[in-house]
Amino acid sequence: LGQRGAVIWFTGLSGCGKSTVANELDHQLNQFGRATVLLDGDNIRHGLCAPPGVLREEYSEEFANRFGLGFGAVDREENIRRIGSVAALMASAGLITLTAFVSPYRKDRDRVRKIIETSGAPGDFLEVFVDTPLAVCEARDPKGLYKKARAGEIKNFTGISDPYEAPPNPEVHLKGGDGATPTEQAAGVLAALVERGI
Ligand code: GGZ
Repeated sequence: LGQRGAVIWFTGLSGCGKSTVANELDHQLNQFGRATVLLDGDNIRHGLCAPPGVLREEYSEEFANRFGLGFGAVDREENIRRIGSVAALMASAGLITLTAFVSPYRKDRDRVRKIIETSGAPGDFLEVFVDTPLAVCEARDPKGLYKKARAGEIKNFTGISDPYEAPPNPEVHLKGGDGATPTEQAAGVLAALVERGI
């Protein structure tokens, strides 16, 4: 592997496996001696994007929806804008920056791509579409969120009551449900990085 920074942008539905694959890739990159950082809901929505003055231990989704960034289109746009901006900084410092957010809107992802591609060498942004069918994600439902969304207890839930705009040309397209393990899927992304000399 080279030494160039990059942003590996995972996108897909809740429960599609993007965090699992991103964590696995993070581990594989560290084994090759590369410094990485992984941004996900746990460290961003509870930190950088939490309501003003709210400490990590005080975070709740209800509070966030009222006073901070919730899940309406404008709030998601701002969430992605902040993450993109932080990711650009980290990548420019030579880190391989992995992000795992639903990021359902194409224009928000494209805006991040533009920021990264104009701040670094072209090709430093890799969009990874974790394309697991909604039915599979819903059957997994690890946090019971799909059930709540179906019952109308969660509004604007991606895939149920809010759109997911699939990337038309992702650098890596991981199709879920074909039996590949997260380790194999991460290896597929790693190969794309090596191919680009990152
Ligand atoms: C989608 C939601 C919602 C709604 C709460 N829609 O499986 P999870 O739990 O851990 O992943 C989802 C996460 C999505 O946050 P992101 O920051 O990735 O979203 S975005 O990129 O759109 O800003 C899910 C949970 O938060 N969650 N409400 N309405 N996912």
